[in-house]
Amino acid sequence: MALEKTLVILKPDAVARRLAGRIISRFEDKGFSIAALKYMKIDAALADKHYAEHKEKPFFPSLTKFITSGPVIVLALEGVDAVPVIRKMVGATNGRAAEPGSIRGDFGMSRGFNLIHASDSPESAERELNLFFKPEDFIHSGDQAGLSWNYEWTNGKPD
Ligand code: D4T
Repeated sequence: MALEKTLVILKPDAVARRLAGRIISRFEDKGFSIAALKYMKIDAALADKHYAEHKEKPFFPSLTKFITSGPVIVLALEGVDAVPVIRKMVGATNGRAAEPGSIRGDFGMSRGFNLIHASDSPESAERELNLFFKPEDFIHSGDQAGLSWNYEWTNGKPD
């Protein structure tokens, strides 16, 4: 249990389908803080780095073509156990298999065009946050008024 940050990307399909506000609202409703946020286009070099683990996979060319195809919204979200909690909110890779109630389960029908990326481990989160953000981009961090009611605080620690 740790207050941690994770990287979320609202992919080009989410932005083009004008779902960004509704998806970001889910994270705010749940209790996550936006630590940093960027509206941008991902270039080929950054896509290669971000998806380096998939370099040898057959879907790598279509994946990088898709992620560079239009504007994305990149967020650093902060909360206790942000990585696993957000992965659960995002749902299975293929929207058709994703549980109803998850983001992909509620908004998506595709495996490739799957709306959203979220880091899959604290180590990936650290690496990916560093790819997209500089330290000074984290303009909100730590406690804020809302957080005090999102957690039970014991000995100064959120739970
Ligand atoms: P990301 O990494 O985008 O959060 O998605 P997942 O963690 O759910 O899925 P992943 O890493 O296995 O795949 C990354 C990305 O590639 C697309 N993809 C995946 C695809 O186009 N074809 C495929 O066969 C697979 C397995 C979807 C997500």
